[in-house]
Amino acid sequence: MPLLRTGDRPACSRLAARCVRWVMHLVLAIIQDADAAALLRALRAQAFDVTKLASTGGFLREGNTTLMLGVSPERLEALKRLVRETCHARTRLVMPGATIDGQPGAPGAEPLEVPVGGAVLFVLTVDKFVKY
Ligand code: 2BA
Repeated sequence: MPLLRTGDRPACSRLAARCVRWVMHLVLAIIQDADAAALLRALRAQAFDVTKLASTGGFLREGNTTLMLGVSPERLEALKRLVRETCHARTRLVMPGATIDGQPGAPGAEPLEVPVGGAVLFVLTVDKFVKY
């Protein structure tokens, strides 16, 4: 099957398609666990295909959620809007020096307030998308 132009989606059902390729973006969205259910609901309501991964932030070393979404360029803005509407900024208290290398933190140090989120998005252009 030839590679299609940007935004073209083959007019074939998923069941019939042995091999489907079209131009798309891959969005990696790192969000807080507390926002995951609401965002997944909103994505489902607008028929976005999504894969949810359990992930861990390297700084706080707390669980977060990474979503993988293959989206056409035309739907990218709608996706970003949903993320903005459902993912909220929060703060966490951390002890200076306690999170990087497992040390308990400097004695007598005051906890620091660290902002987290709303969301971190990586948008990549997919070279090829194939379903077998
Ligand atoms: P964490 O790595 O656990 O980071 C949580 C929050 O801590 C970050 O929020 C940021 O505000 C702060 N932070 C991170 N590194 C820091 C540092 N060296 N010094 C001071 N504060 C620091 P967000 O920026 O909203 O990031 C939320 C999560 O998104 C991150 O969790 C990480 O899992 C991911 N992330 C953020 N930027 C990334 C990047 N450039 N590459 C890969 N993952 C990233």
